[in-house]
Amino acid sequence: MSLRVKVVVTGAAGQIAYSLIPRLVDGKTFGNKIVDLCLVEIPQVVSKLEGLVMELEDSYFPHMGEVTYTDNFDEASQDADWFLLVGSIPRGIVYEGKKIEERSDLLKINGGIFVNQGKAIGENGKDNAKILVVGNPANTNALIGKNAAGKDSQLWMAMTMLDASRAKSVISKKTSTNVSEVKNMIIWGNHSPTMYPDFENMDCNGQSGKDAISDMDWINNNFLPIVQQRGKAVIDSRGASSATSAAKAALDTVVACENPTAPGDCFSAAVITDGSYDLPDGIICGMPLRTLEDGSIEIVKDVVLSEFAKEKIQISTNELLEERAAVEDLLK
Ligand code: NAX
Repeated sequence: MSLRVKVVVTGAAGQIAYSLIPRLVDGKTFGNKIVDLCLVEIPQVVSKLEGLVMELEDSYFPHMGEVTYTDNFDEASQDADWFLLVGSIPRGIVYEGKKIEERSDLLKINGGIFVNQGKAIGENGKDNAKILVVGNPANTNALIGKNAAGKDSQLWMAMTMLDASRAKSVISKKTSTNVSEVKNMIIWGNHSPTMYPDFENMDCNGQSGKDAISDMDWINNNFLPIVQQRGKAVIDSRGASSATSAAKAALDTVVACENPTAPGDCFSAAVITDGSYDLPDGIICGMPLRTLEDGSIEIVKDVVLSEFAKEKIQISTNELLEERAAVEDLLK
């Protein structure tokens, strides 16, 4: 196994990245490996990364290798093992003279970014590179990137780990259980308010979700809306979107991919559909994943879905199909 790992992070001057980047080199996320970092920003902001690099150097990280920064993604992508694609254009900003308010505009602008980044990753990234898309709309951005990369040996994921962690937290409070006792939390569908956190298939302190929680009123009127709207609740309170929790979720996803999954557990990320669970083909959809001893990552195939779950998942996959239709020209 390689003792070095090269990690590319986009959006490196943003708020998620500020929490994320130091923890990539703290010796926990990648264990004993030396981590080479390549930080990427847009040209208007890239000079700010000099300060971040100074801080990293001043922080005493024995596992930190070479640290570089650039606004040239092609250059950054050379031989990289991991890509954490955090950078994207947020809703509400003025982009090329136009205020971006419509989701369809956001899809197209960010989609364009992911065509170029996807091509570069396909051409220059390692054949077994892993790509985690955090920048929203994460699932559709990942679809565009994967399509442009055109290399099936690379694993493209959109982040749903934050949604899973939020769901675990709500369940742990409800059941007065430590959060570590809530396992196998699957997020189905899109990283958006339509996502479905699968309480029925979770494991809560050794009990199945159905046994641990039978109060469907609470599920419908508390659990689902709290988890689905948590991002908005954080923005309403903080005046900025989730950052430290998003960074932790990205790190948790990396750790979940780099280490075998415990028996009976799974982790959540959105990957390309493969016909499992009758999900539509050709979308990046939240599903249960597991990492095997040999390091390969597979979709867990034996989850039983109730009619309630299937209905909820369909709402979210329909949304993903609509998003895909809106960026059809970027998928050619
Ligand atoms: P910030 O606006 O603080 O940072 C984003 C950074 O990306 C900016 O510095 C910007 O210059 C940079 N950027 C834009 N286009 C780029 C490009 N082409 N190449 C490199 N860098 C580029 O946002 P932050 O709070 O860090 O959030 C980043 C993204 O994560 C947003 O799209 C946000 O919506 C998304 N989120 C996704 C979550 C998830 O669970 N999947 C949860 C948290 C967060 O909402």
